Amino acid sequence: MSLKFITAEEAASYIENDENVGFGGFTAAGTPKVVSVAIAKKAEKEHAAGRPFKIGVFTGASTSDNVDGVLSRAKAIKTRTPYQSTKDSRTAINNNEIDYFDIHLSHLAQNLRYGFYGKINTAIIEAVDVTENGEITLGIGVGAAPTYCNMADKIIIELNRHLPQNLYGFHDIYEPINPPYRKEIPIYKPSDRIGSPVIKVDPHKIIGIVETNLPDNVKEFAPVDEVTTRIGDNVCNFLVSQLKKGLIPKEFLPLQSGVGNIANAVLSGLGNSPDVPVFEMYTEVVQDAVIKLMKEGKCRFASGCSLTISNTVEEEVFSNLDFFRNKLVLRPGEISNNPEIVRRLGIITINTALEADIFGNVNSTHVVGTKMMNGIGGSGDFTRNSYISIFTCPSVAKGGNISAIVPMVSHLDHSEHSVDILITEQGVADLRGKSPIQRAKEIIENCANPAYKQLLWDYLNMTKNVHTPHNLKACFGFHLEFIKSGNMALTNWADYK
Ligand code: 0RQ
Repeated sequence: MSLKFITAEEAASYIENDENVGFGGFTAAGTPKVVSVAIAKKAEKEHAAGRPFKIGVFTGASTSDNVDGVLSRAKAIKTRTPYQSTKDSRTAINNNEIDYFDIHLSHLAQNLRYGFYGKINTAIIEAVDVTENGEITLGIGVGAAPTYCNMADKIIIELNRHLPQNLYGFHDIYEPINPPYRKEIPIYKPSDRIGSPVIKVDPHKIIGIVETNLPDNVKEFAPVDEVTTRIGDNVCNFLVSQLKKGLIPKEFLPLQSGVGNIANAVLSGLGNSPDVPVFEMYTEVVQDAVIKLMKEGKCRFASGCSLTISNTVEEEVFSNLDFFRNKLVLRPGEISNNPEIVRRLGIITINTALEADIFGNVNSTHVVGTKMMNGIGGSGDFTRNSYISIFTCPSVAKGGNISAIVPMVSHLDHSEHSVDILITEQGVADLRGKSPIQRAKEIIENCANPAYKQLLWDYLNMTKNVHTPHNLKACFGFHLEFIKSGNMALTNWADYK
């Protein structure tokens, strides 16, 4: 059959009110760029005419302003999952204009296949090639694209001419079968390929192809500063100490690292450490720092779900594709983040906390327990099944008015049972094999900011003769003080007696 080229506006005209739309990609990488903008315009027109128009937005992870930004501003989103990070979608979620449910990224595709989230009506997918028999070569972000293509009745392809056309071979597309009797996912090392280089669909479902010529415009990371450098150094020194003690095999183990400024600084630190051997990554987002490590020979191979790289680094990669061809593979999110594989490969995971409590529980998502920041993303997929799970964060936020180490986290994403190591610029707390009181001493001594240490010691000493010494009246004292005065350091425990 012959495939039809259409405009973004025509593509948007096929999207009905109340539909569920699955967008391919993962972060800005591979996220569709123009049909979503046309859907937002359609929503505004419909609203102006007094008609309802909202869709369910399903993605691989975060997107870009072209999806979450424009659709949030047009009030065109009904439900949203599994992760977001734009200012406008965050605001709409916290105003309850959008019903957002926050899930582990690896659960998304399988829960859709199980039917837990209803139907996906339309898949909108960025690609570099599509054949008349329905073979799609994706761009540089996969996310849940294979599942959206399989489930949807209608598929719209954004064919992005900005991307190199010879990306064929960079992807490994694989979908597990549903239980019962699901078999193992046969990945035994990060570079194993188990699927197809393309997504295969029934070509009759492709309702049109929209041509684009646009970069992902991934925002540059903040330059590494003193605090993030010290966090990076602490992570490296910790890993080297484990290697020297024989607690990490001498060949080293694959690394996963979250997204954001801190994760970027940690990766730079690993690159600069002569004692960290050449390593592989089994991670979700391959970001700028990983590309640099590959060029330096420090990172041998990276398995990920997307190439989330800034425009400058993108140019370098695209003009040297053959150098990267045997060093990179892009997989669907449910495989890049699959707990079965994380446990089997023995991955060392490094993710970021917003706050951690003195007993080792971590909040990665909710500011002061109520306001959604981004989402849990892949941090739980990796943490819970890691060889060693590490969380990093600066010891204070907002100029010192917030302590990242608190008596009790105001929202729980990663429990004390899953968190092995906590690292701030102050130092390293090793929580393995320690009781709650021993963990609290380790965290206050090594990770808390000096401005908050005494307050935390006083909290710990308030309660005696229990296994986990919490004071249920005072445990949110830091947060209540922040809401009242804007500065956690002004907490007075006498107020909670
Ligand atoms: O806000 O810039 O306005 O000051 O939070 O903090 O220190 O820049 O750190 O960029 O690494 O983001 C946890 C959000 C950290 C991220 C989080 C404020 C702080 C600043 C950002 P300002 P930093 P990062 C894969 C992996 C969860 C998901 C995950 C994240 C802003 O790493 O979303 O790991 N992780 N996914 O000032 C109030 C606190 C705070 C605070 C920091 N305790 N209270 N505000 N901030 N601590 C992701 C994918 O799925 C793709």
